[in-house]
Amino acid sequence: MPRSAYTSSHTEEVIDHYPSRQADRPQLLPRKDPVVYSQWSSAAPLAREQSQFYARNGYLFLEQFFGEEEIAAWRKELNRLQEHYQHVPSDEVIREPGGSEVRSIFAVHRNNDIFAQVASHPRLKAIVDYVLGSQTYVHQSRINYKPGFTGKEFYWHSDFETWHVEDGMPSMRALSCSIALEDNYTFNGALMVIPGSHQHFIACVGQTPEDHYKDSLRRQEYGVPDQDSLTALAKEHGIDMPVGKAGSVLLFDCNLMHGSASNISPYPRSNVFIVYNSVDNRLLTPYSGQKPRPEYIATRDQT
Ligand code: 6CS
Ligand code: FE
Repeated sequence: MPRSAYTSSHTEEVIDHYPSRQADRPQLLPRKDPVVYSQWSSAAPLAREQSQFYARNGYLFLEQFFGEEEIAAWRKELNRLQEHYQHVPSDEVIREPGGSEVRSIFAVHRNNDIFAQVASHPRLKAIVDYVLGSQTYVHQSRINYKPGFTGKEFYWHSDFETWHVEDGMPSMRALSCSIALEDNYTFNGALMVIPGSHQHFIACVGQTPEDHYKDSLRRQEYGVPDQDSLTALAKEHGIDMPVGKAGSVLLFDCNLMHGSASNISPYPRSNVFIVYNSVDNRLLTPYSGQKPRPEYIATRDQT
């Protein structure tokens, strides 16, 4: 019997297709949802090969998607925000584990005019809406900083695992866009992905602690996959590291296994990260049964 969650407004039963943090052993479950939700046609905003690459690998790297001028303006804003929040406390600002340097700033699509425009960029939105096959909205946005020498890692995870358990996202119908605002190299802590891993859901072990996000956004410890499952995925699919110049965009499926190492190079790395969800995949009550995370981490407001 699948465990069930209940919506907050009524007692209708909701089947949990991706139970996680419930059993005491990890499990590899097959994906039950499509990856590209639209039928490809010549009118699509992606070439047929790009669409097929995304469906097969769970990601797509778009080199030089944005021009140098716009990237320079966004980088300036990103640096301004980093300096501003260095000494100004804010709920939306996550600091490095064991330090006070700014690691992430959340909800920039709501709180910042420049990044609001980035999030609704027509060329980007057209691709997102095509992949998800519907209208979409921003589920989460953040700036991630990884300064030279001191920028810390993000351990392997599937975003969907967290969004499902902690935010109540029912299905795999969301994707992330990581827009590089600095050049990405193999040696400055760029993102690693396991291509094809989006077809497997790793059910993780461990109960979600109360207010987990207060720690997990600095260093995630629950909802992280076990080493045997990761080894099996990497053996089957390998590991890719898409890198390129500032202005490139990495699109990736919500269930793609990914992570990044710390940055001990002198070259900073920073990116704007925008997550879009289908309007047909709105958040329900978290499957953990716990209270939802704050609006600035997971949008519930439908406006
Ligand atoms: O909590 C989130 O929404 C995102 N952050 C982390 C560190 N892991 C899961 C997800 O990507
Ligand atoms: Fe992630």
